[in-house]
Amino acid sequence: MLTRQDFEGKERPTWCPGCGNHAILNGIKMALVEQNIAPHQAFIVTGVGCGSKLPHYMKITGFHTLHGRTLTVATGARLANHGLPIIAVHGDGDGYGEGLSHFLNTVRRNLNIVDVVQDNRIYGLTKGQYSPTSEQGKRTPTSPHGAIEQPVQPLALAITAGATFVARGYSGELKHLAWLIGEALQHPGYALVDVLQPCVTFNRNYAYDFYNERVYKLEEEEGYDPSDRPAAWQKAFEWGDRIPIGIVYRSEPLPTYEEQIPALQAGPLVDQPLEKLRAEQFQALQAEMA
Ligand SMILES: Cc1ncc(C[n+]2csc(CCOP(=O)(O)OP(=O)(O)O)c2C)c(N)n1
Ligand code: SF4
Repeated sequence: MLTRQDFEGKERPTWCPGCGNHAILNGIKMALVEQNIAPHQAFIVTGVGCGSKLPHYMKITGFHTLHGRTLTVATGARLANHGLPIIAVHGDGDGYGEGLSHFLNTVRRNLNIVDVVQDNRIYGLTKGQYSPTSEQGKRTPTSPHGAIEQPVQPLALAITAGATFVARGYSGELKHLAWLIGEALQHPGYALVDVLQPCVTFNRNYAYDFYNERVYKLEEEEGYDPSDRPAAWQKAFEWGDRIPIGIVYRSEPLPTYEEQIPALQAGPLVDQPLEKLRAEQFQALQAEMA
């Protein structure tokens, strides 16, 4: 039987004490244990940001790619081996800023990817500039007079683009977060888990005090039906005295992108024979990658 120890990495996290990323790391490990997925049976792709260092801090096969390109590499990984659970992990800057078009297109394609977004509403790694989810008026070194843009609404965007699983977790609710990641892993198709992740160093207005007073669990709200798309879309905008966490939207799964590609019908590409590739083509490819 797997335990969290099986995912213990050699490096200790360098995140600030109290950073919400510690809980996300534990939540991912707990979900993998719960789903009985061993370290060699999953693949984590991250971008660039504080939270994107995550695969260095656990035992897992991981790929740390460029800022904003997390979902493109996750897409490639999924198409190369659709037998492998793929978890993308990246910040709100990576996912909803530089990677925004990739976010929308990955949702539309419905690749079977779990997308965990460490949403601290700030650029942490580069020391506190405003991010796509920062509120209007936010004062930072890059917005001394206050951010002018309206914030991105990730949950509503995902629902609008056709996602069939949209959830929000919170670093201060570890078991709940692990449960959400587990449900996302089980869901066939793209699954968003946007995580309220306090950055205790550069976004102190949105630390644990702020969220502890406001978050509530949707599954405890009487009458909330996560399969009701218009209601979910409306819920996605709720932000103020009350902030919902939980599964905001979940519908019957739709066919995934990979299920509809004829070349993948015979099984994962990595398991298919290379005989269709001429020897010189193969050698040229090898030389290019060397
Ligand atoms: C292509 C590219 N653009 C910009 C940067 C600079 N950069 C590095 S991390 C980052 C933002 C980090 O914020 P976020 O993705 O929210 O992650 P966090 O550090 O908050 O976890 C930026 C803009 C970069 N490294 N590469
Ligand atoms: S700067 Fe913020 S996001 Fe980065 S490690 Fe510290 S608390 Fe976490």
